[in-house]
Amino acid sequence: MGLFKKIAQALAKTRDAFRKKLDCLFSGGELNDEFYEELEDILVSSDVGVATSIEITEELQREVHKNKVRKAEDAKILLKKILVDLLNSVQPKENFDYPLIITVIGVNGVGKTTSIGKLANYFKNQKKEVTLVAGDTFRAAASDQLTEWANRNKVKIVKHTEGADAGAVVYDGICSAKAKKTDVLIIDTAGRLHTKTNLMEELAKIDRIITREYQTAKKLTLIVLDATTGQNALSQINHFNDYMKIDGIILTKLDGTAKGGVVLAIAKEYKKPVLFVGVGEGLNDLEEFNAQEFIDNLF
Ligand SMILES: Nc1nc2c(ncn2[C@@H]2O[C@H](COP(=O)(O)OP(=O)(O)OP(=O)(O)O)[C@@H](O)[C@H]2O)c(=O)[nH]1
Ligand SMILES: [Mg+2]
Repeated sequence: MGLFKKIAQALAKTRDAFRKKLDCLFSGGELNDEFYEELEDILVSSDVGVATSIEITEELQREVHKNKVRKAEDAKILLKKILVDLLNSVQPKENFDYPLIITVIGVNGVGKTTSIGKLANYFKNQKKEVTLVAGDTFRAAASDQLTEWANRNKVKIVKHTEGADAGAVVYDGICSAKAKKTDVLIIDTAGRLHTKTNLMEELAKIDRIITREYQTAKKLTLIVLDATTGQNALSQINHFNDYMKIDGIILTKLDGTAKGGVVLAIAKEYKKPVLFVGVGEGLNDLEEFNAQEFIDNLF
C-alpha cells in the first residue's frame, strides 16, 4: 500500500478519539493538576484502562518534573516516549526461530482463522515453508474455511474429518512438519469460552503434544483478541494463559474501532507483546506491530 501504511488507515478511528482531545490539551497552558486529571480522563476514555491511565499520568508528572518542562507542548514529546517505552518493554528482542509451531487460540469469532490465512502469507513472503493444521474440528465447515486460506496461499494443510480429536490432527501436523522440514506450522483451534473447561483442557493437551513430539521446534502461542471489544477482551488473556502459556497477541479488527488504546493496557497490566495487528479482512491485512509507528499514528 504505497506510502500510506495500512496501520495509519486502520488507526483512523482510534486517532480521531485520541488526537482531537490530546491536541486540545497539549495546546493549552499550564501543567497543573487540571491538566493531569484531563489527561487521565482522555486515556481512560480511549480504552487504555483506569490503572494504566493513572500510572502513565503519574509517570508523565515525574518526567515533567525531572526534565523541568514548563510548556504543555513539550510534555507531549515526553508522553510519546513514555508510551513507546511502555510498549517496547514487553516486545521480544529476537526475531522468530525456526522450525516454528504457532498455535492460535481465542474465543469465538475474534478472527483466528482469518489471521492464520494472513500469517501464512506473511511467512511465505519471507520465503518460509508453511503448513496449516485444521485443529478446529468442532465447528462445522471450520476446516473448509482454513482450506480456502491454504489454497489462496498455496500452502499445505493437514486436516481430519469434523468431530475428530483435535490432538490427533495436531499430532499428524507435527509428523508432517518434521518429515517435510516445514519452517512454520500454524495450528487453528476452535473458538471457546474459558468457562467450557473440557474445551480449555483440550488446549492444554495440544500444548503437551507439541512439547512432547517436537522438542527442537520453537513453540509460539498467540491469542487473538478482537480490538472492537476493547477492555472487555483483556480478561481472556489470563483465562487462556492458565491452560496454555501465551507468548503474544494478535489484535484484530483494529480497522473498525476507536479502542486501539487497549494495547497500552495489554503491555502494562498483562506484560504481553502485541505481535501482529489485523487491519482488514484481506490476505495482506496483517501488520507486524511496531510501537513507535503505532504511537506516531495516534497523536
Ligand atoms: N475488519 C476486519 N475483520 C476481520 C479481521 N480479522 C477477522 N475479521 C473478520 O472477522 C470474522 C470472523 O473471522 P474468523 O477468522 O472466522 O474468526 P475465528 O476466530 O476463526 O472464528 P471461530 O472459528 O468461529 O471461533 C470474519 O468475517 C473475518 O473476515 C480484521 O482484522 N479486520
Ligand atoms: Mg475459526
